[in-house]
Amino acid sequence: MEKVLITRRISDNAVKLIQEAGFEVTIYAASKNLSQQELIERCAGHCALLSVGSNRLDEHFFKSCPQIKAIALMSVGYDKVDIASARKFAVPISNTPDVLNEATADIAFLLMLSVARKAFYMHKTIERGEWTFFDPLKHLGQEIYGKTLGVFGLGRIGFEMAKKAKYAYGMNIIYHNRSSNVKAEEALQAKYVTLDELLRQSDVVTVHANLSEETKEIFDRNAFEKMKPSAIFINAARGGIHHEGDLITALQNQVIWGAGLDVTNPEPMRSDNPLLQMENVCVLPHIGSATQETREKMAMMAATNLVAALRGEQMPQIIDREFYLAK
Ligand code: 8YV
Repeated sequence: MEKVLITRRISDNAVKLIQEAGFEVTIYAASKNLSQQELIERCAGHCALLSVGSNRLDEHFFKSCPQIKAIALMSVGYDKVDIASARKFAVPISNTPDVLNEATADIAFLLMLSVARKAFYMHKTIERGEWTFFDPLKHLGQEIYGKTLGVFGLGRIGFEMAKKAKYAYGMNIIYHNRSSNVKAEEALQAKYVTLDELLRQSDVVTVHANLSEETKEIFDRNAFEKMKPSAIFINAARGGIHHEGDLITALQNQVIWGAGLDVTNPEPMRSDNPLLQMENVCVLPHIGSATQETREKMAMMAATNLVAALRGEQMPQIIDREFYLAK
């Protein structure tokens, strides 16, 4: 029986789907990230990979694992995958778009409100025994009703975030993208602006773009300096899109007001990171898609894609849309 490797424990239903398609499943269940070399070694004897977590899949990987015929990622992001090499080595690779849009946008929204009201920091003050008496001038947050939300990367997740902001808080939506989003312009009256305008006009900047050469550390000192001193920066996409040192400096010097991060650089964030002690900062450990419902859908989508490829069919959520045409 041919074997499929899964790099983490995932939903039983997804494992069953692969087994019922006639494959033996190996699950790497240890609570430890595999190095690329360890992953290559574990792929020996397997014909396909369901990759959970951020495994680097580059030319070296494809060269080292010629027996791997298909890969399904259990993530929408694929910044660790060299798509051109996958095409060269004829390995179809799928991701899990759409099913995590709402859950991930919820985390961005939660961070926006939590930063605006200093929620995580206030929680810690109670633990420290600092809830002593009422001071009407202390712990003041800010309201976001009717303010301007600048969406950097208005795709599927950005749209969900903008929708919540528009309908729940009457926020005015501006956005910056590689291309314009007609759906968002019509449904949410979102307005396309240059990156400079986005930085200068937004009360809240929320990042939902892919990490790429163009977006890598695009939120650096220069970008933070263009933002309003009252602005809140949210990143629920990839930690590599902001420069963490510059963000810390911008917050320490009150260049911007606050920040909410679901993603950091590196991950995991060290527990002594100064961001964790700041009053106007909330950090979460990359839990955008971490709901029972969404993780179940992601696992099932990944398994369905893998089984399709192993049956010689096209993967429904193939990342490289031209893969089959190029063959
Ligand atoms: C995953 C994510 O939890 O889908 C993505 O791109 O960032 C998250 O949903 C993470 O990639 C681990 O697989």
